[in-house]
Amino acid sequence: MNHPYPASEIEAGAAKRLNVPDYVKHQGLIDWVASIAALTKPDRVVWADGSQEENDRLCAEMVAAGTLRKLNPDKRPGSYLAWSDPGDVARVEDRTFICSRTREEAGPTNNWTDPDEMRGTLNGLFDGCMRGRTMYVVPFSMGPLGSHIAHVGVELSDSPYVVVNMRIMTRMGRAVYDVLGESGHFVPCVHSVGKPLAPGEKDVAWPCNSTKYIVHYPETREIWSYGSGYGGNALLGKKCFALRIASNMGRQDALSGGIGWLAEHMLILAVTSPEGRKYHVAAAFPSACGKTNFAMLIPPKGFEGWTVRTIGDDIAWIKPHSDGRLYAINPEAGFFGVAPGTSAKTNPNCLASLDRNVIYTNVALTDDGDVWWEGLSEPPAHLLDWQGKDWTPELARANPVNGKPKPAAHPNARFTVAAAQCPSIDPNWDSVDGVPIDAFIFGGRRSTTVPLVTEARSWEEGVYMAATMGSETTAAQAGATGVVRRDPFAMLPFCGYNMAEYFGHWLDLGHRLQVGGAKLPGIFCVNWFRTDENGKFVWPGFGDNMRVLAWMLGRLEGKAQGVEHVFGTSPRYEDLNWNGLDFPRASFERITSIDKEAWSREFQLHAELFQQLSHGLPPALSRVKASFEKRLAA
Ligand code: SAT
Ligand code: MN
Repeated sequence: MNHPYPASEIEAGAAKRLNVPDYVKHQGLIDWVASIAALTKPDRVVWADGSQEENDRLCAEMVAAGTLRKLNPDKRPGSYLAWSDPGDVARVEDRTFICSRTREEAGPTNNWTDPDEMRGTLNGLFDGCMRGRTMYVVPFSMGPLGSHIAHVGVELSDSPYVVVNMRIMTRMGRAVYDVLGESGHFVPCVHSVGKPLAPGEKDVAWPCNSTKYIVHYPETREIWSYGSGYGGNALLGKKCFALRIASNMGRQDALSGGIGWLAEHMLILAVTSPEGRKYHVAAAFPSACGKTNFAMLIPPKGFEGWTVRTIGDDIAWIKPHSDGRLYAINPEAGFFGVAPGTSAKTNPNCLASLDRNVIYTNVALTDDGDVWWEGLSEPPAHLLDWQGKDWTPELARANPVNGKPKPAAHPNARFTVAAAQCPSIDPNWDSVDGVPIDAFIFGGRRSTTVPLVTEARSWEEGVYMAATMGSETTAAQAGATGVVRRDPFAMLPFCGYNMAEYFGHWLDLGHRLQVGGAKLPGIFCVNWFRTDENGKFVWPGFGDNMRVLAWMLGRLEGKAQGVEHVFGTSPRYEDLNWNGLDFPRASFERITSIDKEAWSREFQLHAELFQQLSHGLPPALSRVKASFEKRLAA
């Protein structure tokens, strides 16, 4: 590891004030903590052990500080509500940097700054940034403790909110030091809200800074985050480690002679047919496109005997096993899901997980100390909205936002909850070996053009479809929502290296497995989001997505029929199981039709993407594009 502050330069006495517990035996870790403490100058250092007592103490302190509100224990036992600063409500992609040695290694889709220059900037910002605060040392494992697929990180943070969230989202606490031993590798993660306190200065409820930096150094596998306390900006195990750094690790493994592995923005689910055949599917969608709902799907009426079980809702680490198949683990231990839209109708499993031990962020507060968000139920007569202001349906209508009543919950409001609380959690969800993947699904949010479901004819064509995926933006990222942008593999904001080389990594891995005689997972593309002339979704989605899932499994078994078209095979109306749903043939045509003109425009956009990614773009993708265009013209 590259420590900007070697132990020898640490101010005298600092190490003594570190309070290192006797169970921490890793001198490299201790030196690093000392160096960061010397830089950031917190009032004290606390080593998080992950215990219930510690969690309760931190929550009580945050209640006293106004950061958290304890919810009514009769309604939501063990649960808290946080309201963030209005300027700190989502990931900040324009402030997120991949500081590899060269700009080319980061690629054109990532913000890049020379690592030395960035270290200079950050050393300035972090100098003294924790004054008046506590620096917590938060050890965590992404993946089951000790699993050969798992990796350890240590986050140093001045936010107790981060500590209690990391405890839910990862395997956090003392046991991680047993895995690390005296010299085990860990990913060092440094986080500060960027708001030092002068002596005697009273803290605000949600400290943050308008200057924000979310920085990754792939070569040294380090993460530095400054100025935000929200979600993926601050819970550094999630997008920063489990996607941006881990995608680098998986590819580095291949470059240094291993077979390589994948870190993907994918949910993982298990689906069992009435005959008892169990399949595992990993599915990539951009943030806030229903991944959590799909992962917890309940089969609809007419699908009696089918079961769906949840393994993960956001991230998958996927590695080849000696049997030649790809196995996936969920590196996380909890769900950090979008609250608005979650209801007993859209996601009963999720709602049932949320009845206790939850940290809510930016949802509304009811008069009886419970939470509420848009879509949960009929709006109550009075609430405090996510900014703590009075909210009534009348006030909301009188102050519309984008033509809609002013929301009581922020559109990117979240819940943090342990995966183990989910009623649909799979018994193997934290298996150290992971689960074998039978199919990959890629889906964007597209109101036009892209059909309900398509099976790729080959790995190469599937990689092409995933690479050229487009999606309309959502509230999960700061900036305008509803704009179509290319979001390859739903990884645009999360790929930690050159996206063109990432495509190559997928192609190469498939190739290596095929050469070894393996049967690769099928690749499917879906779009649940096509709209009619009034802008309404045509496809019912949610549980009815089971109909599409069942067709995919039928394809894997060689039983389901379909019709081949330009870029693969899609079901005809009669190829889906419509038991229990009255869905007109005309509506099906609307969401499956392939419009020639729309697709020539679409290929134009693919061309623009390939132009942007031309440096290192695998020639196979241009070949596939040419063959698709030939088919379209025919
Ligand atoms: O804020 S997070 O990055 O953790 C959630 C998301 O955008 O998917
Ligand atoms: Mn996500």
